[in-house]
Amino acid sequence: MASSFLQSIFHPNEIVALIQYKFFRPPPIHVIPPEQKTKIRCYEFLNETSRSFASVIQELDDGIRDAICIFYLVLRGLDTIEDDMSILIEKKEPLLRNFHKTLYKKGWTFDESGPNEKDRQLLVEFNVVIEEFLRLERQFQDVIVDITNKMGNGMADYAKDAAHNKYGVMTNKDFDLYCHYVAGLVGIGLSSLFSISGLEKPELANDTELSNSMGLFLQKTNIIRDYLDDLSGNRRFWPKEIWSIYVADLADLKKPGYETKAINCLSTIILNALQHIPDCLTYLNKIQNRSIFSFCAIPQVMAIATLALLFKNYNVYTSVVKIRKGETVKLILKCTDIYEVANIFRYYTRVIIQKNDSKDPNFMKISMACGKVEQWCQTNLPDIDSYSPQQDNDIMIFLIGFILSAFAAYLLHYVNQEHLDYQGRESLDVFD
Ligand code: D61
Ligand code: MG
Repeated sequence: MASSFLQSIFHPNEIVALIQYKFFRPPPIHVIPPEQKTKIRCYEFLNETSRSFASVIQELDDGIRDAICIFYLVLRGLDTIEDDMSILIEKKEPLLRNFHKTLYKKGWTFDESGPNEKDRQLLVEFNVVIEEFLRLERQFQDVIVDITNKMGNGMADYAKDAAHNKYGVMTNKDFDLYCHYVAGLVGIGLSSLFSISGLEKPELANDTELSNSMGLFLQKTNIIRDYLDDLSGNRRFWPKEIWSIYVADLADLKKPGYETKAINCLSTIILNALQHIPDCLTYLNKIQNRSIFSFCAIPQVMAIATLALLFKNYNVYTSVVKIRKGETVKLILKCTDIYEVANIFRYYTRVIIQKNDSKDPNFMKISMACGKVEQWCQTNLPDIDSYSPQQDNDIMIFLIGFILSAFAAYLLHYVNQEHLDYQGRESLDVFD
């Protein structure tokens, strides 16, 4: 905790946000009656398996929260099988292809995940997820089964593809298809669930292209950020069509002597992800329900903030690059409506424009992709510049002196206590 404050020491407005988030946020959490043991266990699993989505899912309205929690756990279970390199393909392929059928098998569990699989316990107790799945309304069940079926088959196609296993993702089209299976389909399923719940218009379910883009933008951002981690586990998701412009092997990008190529390659793949932004904004602009809006918008603004941080940042090739917790919290608190969110996107695309440099082979294309965000705002929210978001205003700045001294006192207190803290994750861990 104290370390989040320290990270933000030169960003006083983030200190304000951290304090506001920690002390003045209305307590969320809907109490589950103690007799509903399997539901309680499902929410425990949600908190154990998701850093990025647990809190936004738990803040959803009553009519949709459980369905989305179960949707998440089912797909996390499927993904745990996909990611597990200790399961032979002969076994893995049918498991992935038939996973949707196991949702109707009361009592089904799976204890053959490798010992290092981080979410293996979810599959060990998967009967609990199945039980809660079977309690959902029939229409919710049908969407979850349909998406699980499509995702499982897509994952299986890639898992058994020899070229994919050797070289990773090949073309840009391939990149979009893989991301469609693992994340675009989540977006498509979510839109159906929102519509069925009645909290969003029925038409949202038909906006499959926009829903797909929501997932692609998140998944591509993860793939870009996780270059080093994935490569060390021999996973290759950056498309060959992009890296082969610069190097003969994806792993060369991190080698000494390739720094300029590495930075230019990073620009190329970030440009690829930036193309999805107008669709994401158009999607968010259609959302009516407040809780669904935050649920959808928070991961998106984390993604654009991450891309802005990764752009021209050589650390992508040497370590894990993450946005500060203070910045995360500031973004979460701001994600209240489309004007705020569009402003955040504009802010970060302007950060990218400032880092852009005319020697970059993608200089023009990057400035055009960022220009499209400005254009989107002018076309769809023509009053955006007269609309004044809650600013980091003078009073705030004035308060900062006071807060910083409170902070100093807080630090003195906590630095001494930190070693006593529970060893687990902090409650907030968005997009870690
Ligand atoms: C609105 C709000 C949330 C959205 C959305 C629209 C559209 C798409 C998504 C969330 C999905 C974004 C996925 C991005 C993170 N990528 C992963 O977790 C990778 O696994 C993909 C397959 C499993 C997807 C599980 C999932 C994720 C988020 C959900 C959800 C299901 C259901 C409801 C709400 C959010 C990645 O995982 C790495 C890991 O194991 O941690 C991988 O294996 O590539
Ligand atoms: Mg996976």
